[in-house]
Amino acid sequence: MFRSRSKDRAATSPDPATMASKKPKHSRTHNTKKPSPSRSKHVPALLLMLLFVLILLVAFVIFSHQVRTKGTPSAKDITSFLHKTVKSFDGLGEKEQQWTEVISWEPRAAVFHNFLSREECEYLIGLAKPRMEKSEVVDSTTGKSVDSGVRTSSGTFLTRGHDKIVRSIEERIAKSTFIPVEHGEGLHVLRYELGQMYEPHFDYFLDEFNPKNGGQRMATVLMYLSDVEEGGETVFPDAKGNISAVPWWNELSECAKKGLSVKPKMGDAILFWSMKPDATLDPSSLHGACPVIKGTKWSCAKWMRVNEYQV
Ligand SMILES: O=C(O)CCC(=O)C(=O)O
Repeated sequence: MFRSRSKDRAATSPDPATMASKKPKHSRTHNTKKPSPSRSKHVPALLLMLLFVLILLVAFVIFSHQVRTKGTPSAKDITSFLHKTVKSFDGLGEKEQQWTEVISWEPRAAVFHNFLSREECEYLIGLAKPRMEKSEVVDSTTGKSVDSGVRTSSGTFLTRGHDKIVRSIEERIAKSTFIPVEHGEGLHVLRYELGQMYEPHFDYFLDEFNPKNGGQRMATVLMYLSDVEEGGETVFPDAKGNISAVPWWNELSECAKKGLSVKPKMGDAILFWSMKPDATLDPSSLHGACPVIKGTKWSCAKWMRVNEYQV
């Protein structure tokens, strides 16, 4: 059974009248002593000061947030990602939500999420699979393709405009980059098996022969045709900015943590520029493919020239 609270209090509280008339036998000094007038005067002043500091802090946080969000993002601030929804999809297979994520200003680079459908990725792999050959690199003196240990993948070129599906992908690339289809080389499909990689290099030519048709390579769209369980990231070792700001940082391999990296995801694509806006070469576009640690990586590069490229 519950007893009433007032009853409880009456039973345990002393009578105030009796208390007033009685003097305690033993008084403890800290119980009876009143706060000194000078000390109590300081309390409101201290509280006021604290309040003032707090207001200052809040104002500072609000102000710095406004500067960060309203002002032009710093060229080196890769934490300022931009998002934009792309609505149209004219290709093969199921359309998924597409958006663009700017990941770096130097080099200029962005990720086009879900740029290709699963069906398109599988289609390109199917076209390339029977024709894969050991990848080569361009000799910077002769301009000829040569076998080299710096690139251990295999690959094949698909002629520009190879078929309807390839054409629709090429048109999508042209729409997204503003670089005309005619400036593009044929798609280059790449396969990296366990341990295979491509050491950091430039996509622009260092020889005088290759730019004769179409001029320099000014930009690359690198499409991922598969996921990779571990490793296989595309790394930009000389990218400026906070490289660990990417949301996928914790999933990266040791090689990938040496620069700004993108983890392959089927259907995603990276656009990066080998030239600065003034059309001079951009050395910060140095990039490589980290070794595959688990799984197989399929990617597909579209290199785009400054001028029309004759196929
Ligand atoms: O596959 C990659 O991640 C990079 C490919 C590449 O750098 C190239 O083909 O030039």
